[in-house]
Amino acid sequence: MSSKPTIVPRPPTLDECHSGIPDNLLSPALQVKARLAGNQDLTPHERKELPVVPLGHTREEFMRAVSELAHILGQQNIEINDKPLDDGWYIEHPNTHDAFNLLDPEDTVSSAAVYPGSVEEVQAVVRWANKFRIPIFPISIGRNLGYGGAAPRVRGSVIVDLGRRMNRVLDIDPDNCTCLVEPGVTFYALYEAIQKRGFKHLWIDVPDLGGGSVIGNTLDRGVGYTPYGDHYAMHSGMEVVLPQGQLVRTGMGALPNNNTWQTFPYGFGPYYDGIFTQSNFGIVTKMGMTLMPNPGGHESFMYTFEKEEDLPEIVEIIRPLRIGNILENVAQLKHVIQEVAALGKPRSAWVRPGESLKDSIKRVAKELPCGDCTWVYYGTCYGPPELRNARLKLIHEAFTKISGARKIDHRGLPPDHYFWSRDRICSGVPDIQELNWLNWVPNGAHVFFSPICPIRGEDATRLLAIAKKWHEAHNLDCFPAFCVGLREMHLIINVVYNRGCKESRHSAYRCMRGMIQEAAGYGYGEYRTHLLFQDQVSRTYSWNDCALMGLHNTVKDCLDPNGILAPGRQGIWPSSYRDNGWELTCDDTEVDGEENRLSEGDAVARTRKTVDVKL
Ligand code: EUG
Repeated sequence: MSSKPTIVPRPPTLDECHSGIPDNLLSPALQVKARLAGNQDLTPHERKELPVVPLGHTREEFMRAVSELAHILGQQNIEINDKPLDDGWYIEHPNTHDAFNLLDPEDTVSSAAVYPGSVEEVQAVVRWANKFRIPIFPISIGRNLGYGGAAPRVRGSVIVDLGRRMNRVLDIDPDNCTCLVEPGVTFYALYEAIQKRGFKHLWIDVPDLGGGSVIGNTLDRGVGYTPYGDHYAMHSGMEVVLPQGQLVRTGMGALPNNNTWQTFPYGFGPYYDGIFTQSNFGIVTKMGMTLMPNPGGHESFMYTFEKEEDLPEIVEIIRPLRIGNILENVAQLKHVIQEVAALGKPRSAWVRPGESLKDSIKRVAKELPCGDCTWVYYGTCYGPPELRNARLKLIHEAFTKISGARKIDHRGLPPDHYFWSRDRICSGVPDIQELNWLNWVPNGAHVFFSPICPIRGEDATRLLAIAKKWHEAHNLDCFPAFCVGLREMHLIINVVYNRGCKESRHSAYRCMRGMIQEAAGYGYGEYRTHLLFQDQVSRTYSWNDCALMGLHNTVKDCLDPNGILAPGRQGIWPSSYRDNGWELTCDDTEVDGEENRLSEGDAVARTRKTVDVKL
């Protein structure tokens, strides 16, 4: 792999492409792209027998069905997936497969992508899928890398890429602080639209990276870092195409001539919005989102804590402060290894021969602004100085009770320090810097382990111990960050692996299986997971003889009797696939030292499923 700086073509900007990078982030994006390219030696994957068609169809039948759809949408709005699979990178990401594949990229590969340009065309695609019994897999942007990206769960599904032609910001209401968006609106794009219209008093809430779809992230129940960080909680109103083609609006949207769709989320009668999140029950084509008024100032802060064993004490101090809203945002408590990884250089640049990772991190951190420590807390206070100073004082008193705790004076931090990236994100300004730590390994890819945990010292310690144990067993470095919600924490562990190396991919895969299963035994469940672990995670939510899964199945069969919409997504299978060998569960894997029973061959057999299925 070259150590020279790599020259890379510039990615598209937002003016050129709905999923492009905003102008002001072009320069950092180019740096990130060049760094990733310099740390990569993969070539596009060779392929044969294309396109891969969904099970139960011949290639001829499939192509006939596709030409019928081309008639409706226009030939230019259908793309057959018959070229080499190119993983691209964050901004120029594929809509053909999982760019961060854990198995073989051909396992969760599409047959084609279609680009509807209107709600009517989405309805037409759904009716077409029902007519031919072809599985479709809708994406908004498909940039939830680490959770499966744009990949369909069933091989040969047709990707319905909503973002390419349905990407308008339909409304921004500066008085009520709300907006209405289509699936292709990214956090980058929404931020730019608000700036362009001069609404300086409106903030949006952004995740760590801003390239995702506002709708897509909210439907996956993603999290951001201002006080409006719970995206689902902050949305108001959806428009949904159901699996048989009917069009509904939820909440006040059902009332013709209403003027409160984005200000009162519930409307009248049963409240359905939740069933269109993390599901395969409908295609959301519009969504309302509330926006935060600029609080009149903000100040981010950074505390460090010396010892790994400080964790329970830190967490016990955080709980009342967070519930009492003294800590106002979803802050992150990160392990110091991330201060080093955030510098964007590979592990090999830091770890000396014969030195343990722990010692290397200690040596490197000593020279960084954080100093020799184990935990770093990044938070933000909001409001004009007289409001936020009162909170900052209470926080300081509480954190410095821990021996060895230090507040880092951010005024002295260089402009490229990670602190300023967090400061932007925590004040609603989207960024791209978080991608840097993909370079920890060559051909860096990542998958998230994302369990929910009480804000309690004992639980934090136990859950972290489980994660560390599985990382050690599979020879992976552990990157933990606790994202503290109001009454729980999302422990987010970024499992970074070399996607060009089969052993590395399998280590990450088995580590995930093990963590999910062991954590579930102690009552910790994931809030979200990668496509390949959705069967396993959904089965850990098994109370009362899997009653919840039973309800999902009932709803699925009722709304989607032909089983065309994203089969298998979130562990929910249509009746024609259910218990028919498609599920990828923990039975396939090693748990607690048991023989590992998942060979690559087995996993491939399940995702590629060659036995006949009646559809
Ligand atoms: C992160 C946070 C998440 C998630 C994936 C990644 C970022 C960590 C809070 O949820 O699901 C740095």
